[in-house]
Amino acid sequence: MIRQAIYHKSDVPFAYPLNKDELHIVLRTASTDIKRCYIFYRDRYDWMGKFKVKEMFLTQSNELFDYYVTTLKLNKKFVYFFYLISMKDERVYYTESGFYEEKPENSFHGFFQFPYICDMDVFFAPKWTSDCIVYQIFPDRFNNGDKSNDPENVRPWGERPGPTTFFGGDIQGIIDKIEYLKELGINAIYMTPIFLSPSTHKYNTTDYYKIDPHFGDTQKAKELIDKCHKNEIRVIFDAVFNHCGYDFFAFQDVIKNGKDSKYWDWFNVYEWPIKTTPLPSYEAFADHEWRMPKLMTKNPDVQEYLLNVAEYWIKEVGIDGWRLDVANEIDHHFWRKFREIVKKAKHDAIIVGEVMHDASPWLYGDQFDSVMNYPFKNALVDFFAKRSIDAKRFNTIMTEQLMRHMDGVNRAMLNLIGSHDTERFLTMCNGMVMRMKLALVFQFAYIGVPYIYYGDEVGMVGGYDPDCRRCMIWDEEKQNLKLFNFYKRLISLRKENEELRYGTYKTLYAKDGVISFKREYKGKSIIVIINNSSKENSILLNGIQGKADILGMGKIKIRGKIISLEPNCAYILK
Ligand code: ARE
Ligand code: CA
Repeated sequence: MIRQAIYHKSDVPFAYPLNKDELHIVLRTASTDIKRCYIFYRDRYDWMGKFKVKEMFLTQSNELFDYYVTTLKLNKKFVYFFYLISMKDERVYYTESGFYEEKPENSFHGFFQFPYICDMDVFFAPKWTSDCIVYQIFPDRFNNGDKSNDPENVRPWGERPGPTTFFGGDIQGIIDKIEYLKELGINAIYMTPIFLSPSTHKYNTTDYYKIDPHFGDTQKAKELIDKCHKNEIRVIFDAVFNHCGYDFFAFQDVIKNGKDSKYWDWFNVYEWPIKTTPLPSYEAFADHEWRMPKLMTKNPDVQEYLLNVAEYWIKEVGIDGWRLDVANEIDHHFWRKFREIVKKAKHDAIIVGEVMHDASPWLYGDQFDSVMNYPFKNALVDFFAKRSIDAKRFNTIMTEQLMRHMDGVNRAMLNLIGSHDTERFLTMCNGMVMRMKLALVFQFAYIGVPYIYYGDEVGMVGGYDPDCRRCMIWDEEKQNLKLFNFYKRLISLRKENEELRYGTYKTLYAKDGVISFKREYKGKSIIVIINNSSKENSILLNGIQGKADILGMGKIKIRGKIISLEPNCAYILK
């Protein structure tokens, strides 16, 4: 038995409550090392009581680890330990104080303990996220619905964007395309910032209480949200709280009054008077972005200011959540307060952090509900777009990602394959739409919220910022309508099949170019098989007999447990 790999602790993501009296338990072991795994448990205050025992089941496995899980039900208070039997029949008890050959008695002091399930500690992401499909809009580039509000120097729609180009897209433009979004089938929109700002991306906010007039006004925003809500589409705004814009009133006051400004400590000024070159004499985003002075969220006045903004837009126009810009550079203390304010204003508002790496520290339930899942994107780019890793490696990465978080968090993750900060997925595929389609099957059948970056659905391409922010293609002759229909098909499959939205996830096969997994819900299951390679293949899979393909990408041949896979083809078996 490889004891070094065996790990559990009585905390997220290894132990956490699912509800008032159910505790979810995860135990990690070395891959294929353990034959059977049991948990002994009893009420913490039943000192003399007998331990109950339950066998744990293998939920995920990759080249490094196996993960065993179970759910315990008792009256809130737990002590427990594990009993493991290895493939070589070695037997051992695993407790908080280590490994024992003998079964611990009631007098033992080293049990794992989950002392009490407090209602407040049970994590729920808003319920609607499980049914959600998000569509990201970069407002200047989506649709120009009102020429009268265009910036002066607006460029013709469709020209290649530079870092400062304006194209005149606006809120009316989004309103005009609600029908389009409905036809596609999405039910949430996330817009990059729309508050007053001199830039085209608007990440340097001048006024957090004013919609940029090139996009509309508060009334227009309200109209958009009301119309979206009538169509069962939720709306998420972008909260840029790490930094403000150079023109933000408080910073301007500091420039004018120096240390006498009552806002001087809203920022971190290194040297007076303030200068912007060669480097800013104050702390700024990415150190050199002088247009983006960093806000000191440790300052209670700054906290109050930003928290009021967060509350204001929920109450004023009824947004359904916030996406948090540069969320990983702001203190946890601030985000905990933020969560309280937001959830009080709207109990089912969603809080989505922008964190491009392992976001666990923000996802213990006290801060965010979700993040933009960039690690997901990175793995899909490598496996599907570039084919630089094989299915085994891909599965290892994906499993480690899943096991990092509570199940409820995984279900709320925004699983993107690209954004306004990345190269477009189709560009990463070198234009090979077929590769992108296989990635899409994975994305829409996986656990978590599928996320579409505007234009991906019609085959838009583009390199890094600003090229990934080209104007939306509305001319149907230039759209890839086959790809659009493929998106529609995947969205409706997800809507029609509860397994894909609420089901558990388990990898069934991961070798060379083939990945297969099962989604199971209420005794029904769907098996997804993706042959991400240009070779034909046949694999052996349990549980496929009697199932039929509901995707229709290729012809299906099942003989007993053997399924033949066409090259570059995916199957969704129900
Ligand atoms: C401008 C230029 C870019 C240049 C950048 C660097 O256009 O070509 O690379 O400056 O200074 C906004 C605009 C950008 C603008 C930027 C600065 O949208 O067009 O870029 O302001 O003026 C890190 C952060 C992450 C952040 C990215 C940009 O961790 O939070 O950098 N993303 C958000 C938004 C952006 C926005 C800002 C922050 C600023 O989503 O759109 O930019 O408000 C690796 C690292 C990441 C790193 C990433 C990109 O993946 O792991 O941590 O993200 O590279 O650098
Ligand atoms: Ca306009």
